[in-house]
Amino acid sequence: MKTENIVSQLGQKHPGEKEYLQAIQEVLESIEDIYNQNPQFQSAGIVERLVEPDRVLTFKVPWSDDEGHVHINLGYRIQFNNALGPYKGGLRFHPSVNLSILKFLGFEQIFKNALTTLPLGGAKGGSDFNPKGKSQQEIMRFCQSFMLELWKVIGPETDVPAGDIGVGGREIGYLYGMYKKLTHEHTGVLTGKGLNWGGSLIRPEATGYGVVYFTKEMLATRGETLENKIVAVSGFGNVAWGAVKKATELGAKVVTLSGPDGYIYDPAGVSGEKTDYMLELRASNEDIVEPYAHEFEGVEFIPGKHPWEVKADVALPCATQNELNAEDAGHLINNGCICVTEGANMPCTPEAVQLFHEHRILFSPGKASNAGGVATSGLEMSQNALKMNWTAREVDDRLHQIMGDIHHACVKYGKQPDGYVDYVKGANVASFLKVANAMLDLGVL
Ligand code: NDP
Ligand code: 2IT
Repeated sequence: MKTENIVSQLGQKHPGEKEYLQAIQEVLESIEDIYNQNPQFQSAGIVERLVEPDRVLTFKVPWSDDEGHVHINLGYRIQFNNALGPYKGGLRFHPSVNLSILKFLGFEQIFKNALTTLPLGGAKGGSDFNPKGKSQQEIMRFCQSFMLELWKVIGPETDVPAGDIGVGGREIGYLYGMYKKLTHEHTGVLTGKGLNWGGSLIRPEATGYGVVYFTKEMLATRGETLENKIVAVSGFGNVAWGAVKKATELGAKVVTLSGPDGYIYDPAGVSGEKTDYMLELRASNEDIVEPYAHEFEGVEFIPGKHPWEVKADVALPCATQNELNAEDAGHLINNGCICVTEGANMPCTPEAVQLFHEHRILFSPGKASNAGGVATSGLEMSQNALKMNWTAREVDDRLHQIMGDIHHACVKYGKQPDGYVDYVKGANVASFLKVANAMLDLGVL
């Protein structure tokens, strides 16, 4: 197998799908050696079968706004691979959503889910619907219309969607309500549910908490802790919120948050009521972070910029793909940053990642460090199957354990001869071996 050849063939077959090709390239580069040392993978066509999704569902989502005007959006579900368990992965509602973005996310999800140690396959879905400025009723009607198509292909043992950008507890509620109405079943078909109707404690916090637990493990390899560290965070959504909460609890000071409009610099640190305010900001559906600077004293708003220019020990990109480029990486490195942990999926460009590696910065790819979200979704599925609810402590302990196990797997497969841990390689090789060996056992399908 040669990465170059596979990526170029895929590029001809799927022209313009740049995020999908970027994600494939990153994984294949990491596993090329181990793949070629194991001829059984080649003879079973593992890579050729892995890079194409099992199936892609596209559908139209008609809905009416509050003035009675009809709108049509596109809906998708990409069922990528179910060698390890039912298809599993989030739904993203954002105007930038297209096939390439969802295929990259679905492909990444296969390996992320393998790392969680739980029996989960990989999938992703969503719509180019823009929640910005929409009323509660409009969001509800959209979610109901979306589910009118999606319900046919999902199920608690088949495919279990969850949230992602633009899809939180409220949207999961409307989606679940419609699924229940259509099927007459109250089952664990979605995760991220409300606590009163099958949800799990800690699921809202899980992705961000997991990012910080993973950061703690990485820092420990260099005898460091989060105590008194200055942390730069991007985004102000679900993942950013959990990361801010846990990092602050562990003694760090988070000095930035960002939105599509720019970033805020809060030298006193985002903590306490300011963290709660993040939820208000998100719920407002306005998509801007600037109001934070008006709400609290001593906060600066820097329009149109990324937060990576501030001096920080640790950077946690938690907004979206390709939001941290080589120039940003250069700023972080020059300012003495020692650790970059991806909270979002693929937020760092390949050029930025290369710089982090060259400068021996602790760097973790999203599929390892943000796996706590889907892992806790897996724990929600376990609780639904048991018809029981675990305490916050039980769920958090399991999450902690899983993040530690993922870190261990990355070190096992990513340690370089000079002792530096290449977490990208570690995460890709560990998860690929698990999925590829399962596919070998299951035959050519
Ligand atoms: P939210 O919708 O809660 O927040 C997303 C944040 O990213 C918002 O601040 C959003 O601002 C910003 N953002 C989204 N798209 C863009 C864009 N194109 N340009 C600039 N900013 C953007 O989503 P989450 O916090 O759930 O997701 C954040 C990241 O974490 C995503 O990459 C997601 O895939 C990943 N993730 C999420 C998990 C989860 O459990 N929720 C689990 C693992 C990973 P705005 O919407 O205003 O543009
Ligand atoms: O990217 C992700 O891992 C998520 N959005 C969470 C998926 C899930 O099924 O909980």
